[in-house]
Amino acid sequence: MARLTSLDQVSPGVALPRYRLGAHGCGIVHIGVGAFHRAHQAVYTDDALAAEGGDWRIIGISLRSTDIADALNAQNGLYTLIVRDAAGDRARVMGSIAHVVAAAREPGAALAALTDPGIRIVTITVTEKAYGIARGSGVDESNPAIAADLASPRAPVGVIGLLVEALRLRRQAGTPPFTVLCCDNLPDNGTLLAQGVTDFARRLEPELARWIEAEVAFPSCMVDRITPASTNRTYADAERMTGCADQAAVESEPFSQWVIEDRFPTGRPAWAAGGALFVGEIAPYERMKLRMLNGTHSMLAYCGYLTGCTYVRDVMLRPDLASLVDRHLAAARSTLPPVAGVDLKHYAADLRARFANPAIAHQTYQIAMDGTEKLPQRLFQPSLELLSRGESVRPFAFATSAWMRYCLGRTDEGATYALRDPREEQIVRALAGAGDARSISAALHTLPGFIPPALAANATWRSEVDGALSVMLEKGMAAAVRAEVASIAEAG
Ligand code: CS2
Repeated sequence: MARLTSLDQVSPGVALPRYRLGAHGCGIVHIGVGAFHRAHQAVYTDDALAAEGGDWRIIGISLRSTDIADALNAQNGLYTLIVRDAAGDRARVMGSIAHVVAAAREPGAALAALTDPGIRIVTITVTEKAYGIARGSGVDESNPAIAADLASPRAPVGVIGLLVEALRLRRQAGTPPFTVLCCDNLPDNGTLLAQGVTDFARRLEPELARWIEAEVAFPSCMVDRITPASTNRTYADAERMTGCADQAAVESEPFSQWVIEDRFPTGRPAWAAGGALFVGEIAPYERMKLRMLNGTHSMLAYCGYLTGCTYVRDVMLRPDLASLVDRHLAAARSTLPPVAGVDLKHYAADLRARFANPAIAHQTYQIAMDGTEKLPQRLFQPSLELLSRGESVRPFAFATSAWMRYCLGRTDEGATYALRDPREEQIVRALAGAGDARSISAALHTLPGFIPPALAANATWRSEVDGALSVMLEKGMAAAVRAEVASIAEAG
């Protein structure tokens, strides 16, 4: 089968870009060209190009992998998005990505793209762990990329080092800076990134840091679209639907949301054409999504994985687990102030339906990864707020216990698995010799910079976490889930 390289090869019935690709220059560099970017921001940009044109095509930078650069460049940036639900699969070929630079192979090309005066926005999806920023205190020098880039700032390998060097070169050349838009699931993501970038710059050149503070905008945004990792089935389905081999195809659910703080002094594409919502204050949307969607996801991933559910949809077919999902959604909702234009009850019902989408094979193991990067904003922050109001933290404590149980690296049946967490080694070391619930929980509560001290010191929290964990250890995860559901019923 011929490779997807031009739009005229594509089978009839597949949606195509509604603009002439060659007529538009590049205005965006996107760092981290994973499946999520291809199913989300690149789609909004495709819609924006169709609606209002402009020089807003995307140059991708892949920091580590060279595969995605090879796949997309062999296809002139074209790829298929398959949207799946119970009604069937729909394919659309996307044209917004012009080409991709593999930074590990061509570091000069990454900086060349970032310093091109035509580039006005840099968007980023590199996952929570890749930034190396410690909230409130700037960059984390123990992060390998941060350490390497502080030592050799002219040849950066990490995202912060790359941004700072590109901004330094732009300033030196008299080129206006770009706007930086972090699209990872972190609260207050723009502010966090601004702090990391200015702190890094300050360590090298205080004057540069002052210029960044004064001149560079870091709007925050909330992104949402459930996008499982692509598999051979994704590629095979793309080939069947488009009539072309496509090694960069992605699949996702129909739902998509992008809420963006409207602060783009360097201009922006008409992303609203694809449904993006521009708002003055992003925090309520961000918290809603992180606590309700992502927090529930983490809970169901640990409980589901440990009870034999490969996919999120399997979790939703099990009445006991599904009722824990409902409980978690309600608890997360109770921590939120009203969100303009959103009925939180409907939002919860929609999330439940999205998790149950029978056509999406989203692995619980995928969501379970990187727990130490995810749980603070998903579980711990809302718990602290509930405790300060004297309310129950049980659903969040139960989810935390499930994560602790997962950290043991073996199922009740004895199957072992990798935790896939940046702190995996530290976790394994901390747990060596810890056998019962109390000692496991104590060891994990003292991982530095993870569970907030005020939460770790709270006796109610500790007894909820230790209690649930001891049931999980003594009776097994399936029985612990059943017992938890029974206790909800009793509490009425
Ligand atoms: C998930 C998210 O892997 C995870 O931790 O919770 O990737 C989730 O699917 C997305 O944020 C949905 O927008």
